Amino acid sequence: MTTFGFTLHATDGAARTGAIATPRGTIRTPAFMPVGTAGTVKAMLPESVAATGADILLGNTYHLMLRPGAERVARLGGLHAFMHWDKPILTDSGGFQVMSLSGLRKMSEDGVAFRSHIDGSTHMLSPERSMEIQRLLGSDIVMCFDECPALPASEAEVARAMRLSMRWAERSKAAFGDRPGHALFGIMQGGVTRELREESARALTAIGFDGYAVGGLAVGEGQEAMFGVLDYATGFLPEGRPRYLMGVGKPDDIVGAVARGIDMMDCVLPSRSGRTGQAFTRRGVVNIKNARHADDPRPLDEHCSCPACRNYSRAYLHHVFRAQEILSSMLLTWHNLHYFQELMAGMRAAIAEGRFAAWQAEFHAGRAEGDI
Ligand code: PRF
Ligand code: ZN
Repeated sequence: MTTFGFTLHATDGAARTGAIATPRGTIRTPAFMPVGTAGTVKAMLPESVAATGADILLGNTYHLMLRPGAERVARLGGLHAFMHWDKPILTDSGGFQVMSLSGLRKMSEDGVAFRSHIDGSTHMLSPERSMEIQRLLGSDIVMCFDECPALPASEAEVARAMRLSMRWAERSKAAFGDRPGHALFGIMQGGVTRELREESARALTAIGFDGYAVGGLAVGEGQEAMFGVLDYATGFLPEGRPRYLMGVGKPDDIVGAVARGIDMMDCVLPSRSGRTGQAFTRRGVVNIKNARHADDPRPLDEHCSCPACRNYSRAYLHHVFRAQEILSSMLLTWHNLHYFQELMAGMRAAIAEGRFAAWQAEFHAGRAEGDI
């Protein structure tokens, strides 16, 4: 059986390209992971998600434990069989979603008790329960249970949450155990404070993980501050393990993160924006609901080979959006996921050929601010 492993193929400045081998297939890096929160990437068949070029999906402990329940998914053969996706799945550990979605939370050293945002029922998550749920789901890449404070927060608060997350990382590792072919990633916290980021990285590398996530960013600090942290934070992590920036981001966030040594990312942006009528293109964002598209016979992006661009005009996409047809979400989500995967493929090729700086300059030169 293939065990989990990361191979770096090339570097260009701080940017890297490589591959993560798993028993369920190879993940080409830098990788973008579409978000399939509740066991579906909304508005997409799994085979369509694969057709956009995705090698891996993200699923959520929080949502799946509440509905349909981790034990039920396990009885039904695990998340891959349940949702008909046979490539790798990474699952987030739940704490971050508890903080953003659930009601009435109670944090302690042991974990967090909370009320479901669906029906108000009470639940708890701890490092041990999160590892159990992610095992029941059959996740290929399991995330440590952590606490991510919203920024701005006081440095004392950020330090407290980081140190608790490091104790939870140790408990996560012990509870995960030895599972060949499955990986456990640690999550760095520490806000925008260099010393705290360094302390967190030291704690995680002392425990030892298959990969390392940079958590606690894209939580309100702004792009400049986020890049400022990434400028040093990736350097605190081992060269030979994948680095995952959680919950990022817009195309220019992704490009900037890759330029600073990030290998993996996930974000709801391409799928969520698809459902609200926003399309990402090489030239910027197209708001398809805008009246000026009503008579436009051109495709969304003449250089895009996705089904929305090959077969439909802006006028048609505008019409189905205005008419609130389900096809609108399907086509725009497909286009956006295709665009994000093309972006990653472009960066992988440029890094491999040592022309990433030129690629980046071209990426920025081709883009307009605001609506196009
Ligand atoms: N921790 C976890 N999941 C996350 C984050 C985090 O810090 C973030 C922060 N951007 C997104 N998702 N476990
Ligand atoms: Zn397209």
